[in-house]
Amino acid sequence: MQGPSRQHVIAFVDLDYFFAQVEELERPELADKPLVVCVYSGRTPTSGVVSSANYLARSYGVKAGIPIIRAMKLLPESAVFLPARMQLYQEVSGRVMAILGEYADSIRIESIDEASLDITGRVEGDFSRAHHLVRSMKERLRGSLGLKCSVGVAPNRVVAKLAADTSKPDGLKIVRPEEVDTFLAPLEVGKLPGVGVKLGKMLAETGVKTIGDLANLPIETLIGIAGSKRAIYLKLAAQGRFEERISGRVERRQYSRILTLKRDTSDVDEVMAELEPVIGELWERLLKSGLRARVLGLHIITSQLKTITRQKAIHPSLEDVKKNVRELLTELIAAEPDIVIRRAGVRFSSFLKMSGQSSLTSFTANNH
Ligand code: DCP
Ligand code: CA
Ligand code: CA
Repeated sequence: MQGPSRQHVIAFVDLDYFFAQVEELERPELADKPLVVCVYSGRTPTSGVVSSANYLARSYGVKAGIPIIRAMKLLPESAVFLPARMQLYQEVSGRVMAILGEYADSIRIESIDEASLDITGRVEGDFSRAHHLVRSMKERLRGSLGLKCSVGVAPNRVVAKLAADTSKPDGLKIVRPEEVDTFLAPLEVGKLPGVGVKLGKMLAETGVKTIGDLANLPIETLIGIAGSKRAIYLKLAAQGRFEERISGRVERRQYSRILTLKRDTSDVDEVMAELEPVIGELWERLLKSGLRARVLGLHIITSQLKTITRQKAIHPSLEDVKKNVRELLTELIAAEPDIVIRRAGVRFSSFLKMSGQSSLTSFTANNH
């Protein structure tokens, strides 16, 4: 196989039955029941579609996209139907992505529950080290958030994604450079990203059933079916040679704001009332630049002009930031009962640059 001088190591992470898994975590008593998360249209009490189903519900034939009514017919009485809580899933997704970012040279958020990680530098191009790294990353996600995911590791993103797909659930599949061909060849062609139902049918008519068949199809034939631009991607992807740059980087800049309070005070609520809008604005600016902060700094100047700072690792959500600022303030005041605050500010640092999908809100807006 030909390729770049240094072999890339890409990990593709996909959370298992994501929305349903989050609901299970919220309510552990549901874990042994068929669980279906629904997007209700509101027209009638049962109209709408299934958004995510746990593996037990799937064993009855329930899957994303089918009408809720159908799922009700397929499932036994014990099944639980819950309305989707998008904000909660976004919140959890943010936490997941922040953790994943710690393990990568760069990260691309592919969707609310998927990310591609370039880990080449982290593991110095070594697939055995990649195995170790991904194992500890999976354990970390399980330990800190309780979440299971499936991860594929391969020399490029397309193969890594396919590896993740084939390892579901709670899987880890490594496809080394020399294994790419034998891994891809037998897979159904419809599994290849970019091959939808329509293209899949046209390919089947020319006798292409597997990714291996596609890799061997003469490029002229493929151009005839898919057009030249798509044909080139398909050919390279099927051969396991489609290379992409995963470009989100961890940034070193800082974003900070400090303000002088309307009056000196030792009251947490009073400080928060003035600080919250400033935090909100700053956070908004970060999001617009596609950044997520992983460290929060609190900066206090007392009426005696003494400076106090505190730092804390945070989960990248505005709610979490506000909660942590309040906690830090409360601790600070408890530790120094005589403190009178004159100026207060926050500083964000240790950024994760999110590429691909700059904000998760856009995912929801497009999909629901
Ligand atoms: N989703 C949705 N409607 C769809 C497909 C997905 O609302 N038709 C949402 C719910 C899923 C999430 O996106 O939980 C992620 O989609 P996946 O396709 O990755 O599906 P799951 O994570 O639910 O399951 P899997 O374990 O197969 O990844
Ligand atoms: Ca997914
Ligand atoms: Ca998933």
